[in-house]
Amino acid sequence: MKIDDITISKAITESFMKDFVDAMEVDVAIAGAGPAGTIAAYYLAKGGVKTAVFERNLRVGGGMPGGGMMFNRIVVQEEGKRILDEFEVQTMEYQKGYYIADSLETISTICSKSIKAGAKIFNLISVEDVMIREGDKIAGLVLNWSATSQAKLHVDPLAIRSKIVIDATGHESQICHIVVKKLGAKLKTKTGEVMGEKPMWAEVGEKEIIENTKEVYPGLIVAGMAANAVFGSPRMGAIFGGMLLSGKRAAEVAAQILQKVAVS
Ligand code: 48H
Repeated sequence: MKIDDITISKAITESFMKDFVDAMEVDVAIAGAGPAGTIAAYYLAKGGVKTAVFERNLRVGGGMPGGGMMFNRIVVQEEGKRILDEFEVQTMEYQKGYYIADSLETISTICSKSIKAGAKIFNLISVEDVMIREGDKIAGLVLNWSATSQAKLHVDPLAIRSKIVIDATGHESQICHIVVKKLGAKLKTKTGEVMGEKPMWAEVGEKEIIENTKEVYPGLIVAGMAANAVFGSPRMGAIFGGMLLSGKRAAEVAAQILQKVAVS
């Protein structure tokens, strides 16, 4: 068979554009493809929810590939291990209740299974704003190629519509910051603002991340490290069970909201 360069180019462009145009109307749009965002995408897609994830970096995984201080291992506790078992990621018991996994195997498996479940993950695209309707209702995300801001090019963005947005942008909790700054809106936190994460305390951070994973503004759910940053809870270092459980919880919260919207 002769190989035609232009057929290759057309195949890539047409296939990408088809998916990108399709992602312009989704049920759930997720900002950030770290462990929390990709796990949330997996459970949503598995449940038949139309889901797209936008990741500003070339690679997915956020802080997971770096493990602890560049040692590419993660620790999970019992509940986190159960999720890794579901994903068929190998774990090794280090001590009772502490399980070790390879961070690259973990994130590549989660990412692969999310896509196979039907989630669309777009890398190299940054969320730079939210779209609003009827005053201050979040109605989607405003996107741009990450390369444009890196090159400081003045290029206007494109928008996608979604019923729910999940802020899974990690420590930066970027979408919540946008909502506070640009809408002048109050989040459902004690101060109404992003409270900022507290110093490391793994036990408390891992416990509170589950309670913190919720709708923080109508139509906006926080997940993963962003949830602890928004609600002023501690960081937890390289124990990742909380990120997995938070991603799963975010998917459950989103599904509940979608159900309510469908009924009303
Ligand atoms: C598109 C964006 C944007 C944007 C950021 O940092 P992450 O890995 O976040 P989580 O919450 O899934 O996991 C947190 C974990 O990795 C971690 O940092 C831990 C456990 N820290 C503990 C400690 O003590 O430090 O992933 C967030 C992703 C990244 O890939 C970013 O590139 C991406 O979001 N992102 N994507 N548009 N505006 N901002």
